[in-house]
Amino acid sequence: MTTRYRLHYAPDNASLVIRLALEELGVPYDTVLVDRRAEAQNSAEYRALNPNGLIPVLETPDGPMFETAAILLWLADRHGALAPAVDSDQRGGFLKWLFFASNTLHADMRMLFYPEKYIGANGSQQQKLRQMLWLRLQVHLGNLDEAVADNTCWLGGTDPSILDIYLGCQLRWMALYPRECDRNWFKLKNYPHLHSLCARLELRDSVKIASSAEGLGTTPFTNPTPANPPEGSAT
Ligand SMILES: N[C@@H](CCC(=O)N[C@@H](CS)C(=O)NCC(=O)O)C(=O)O
Repeated sequence: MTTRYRLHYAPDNASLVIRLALEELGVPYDTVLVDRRAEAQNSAEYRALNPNGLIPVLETPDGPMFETAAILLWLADRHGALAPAVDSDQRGGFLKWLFFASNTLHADMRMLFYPEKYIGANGSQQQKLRQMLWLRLQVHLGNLDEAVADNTCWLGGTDPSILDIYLGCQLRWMALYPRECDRNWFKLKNYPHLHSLCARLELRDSVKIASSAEGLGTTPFTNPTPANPPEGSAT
């Protein structure tokens, strides 16, 4: 490929995180819609880019990248922005929470969104899994809220980091998905520092651009409404 990035995306999917990071970095990129209605993420063509059949993929000069946090960290390091540098004394603290966001928060959320992939089709077992996950996620969010209160430059600071962007999107998805299930377990206002992080994000031009591209409305993080995308489908 050329040096121009190519983001394989579906509206309001994990690719949103990467779109926001690319916008914040101000680097040019093209987008390729993955048609979720047609399960295009499982096509042979897409699996050649990501054998796991998950969105997003970012095509880079170094080859296709998948896994949201890996792409984020690669972009931040490559462009020297949106994260503490490798030799910064802030790097360790930042990495702890970035990996937590990816391998615990996002992973737990996926079980909430796709219970059938983890526990099968039985409705009452799915409900049990859901209830455990609600409790787990509430603990995670409480811990994250306290971490934001610590006032680091890379978590809830004045300018967003890749971690802020990732968390803002995850908070949005917790408020909105799965559409057919009870979502009363989650109230952003119970986590005032995360709420402020979301409110700060909404002031960014990157968010306005991504919101308009993916139909996310004017308050995509503090008071999200279901995506109404100009093309494609969120699920
Ligand atoms: N661990 C992956 C998770 C990505 C993920 O869950 N993507 C969702 C869309 S938001 C997806 O591709 N879902 C389709 C599926 O599970 O079949 C990452 O961090 O990139």
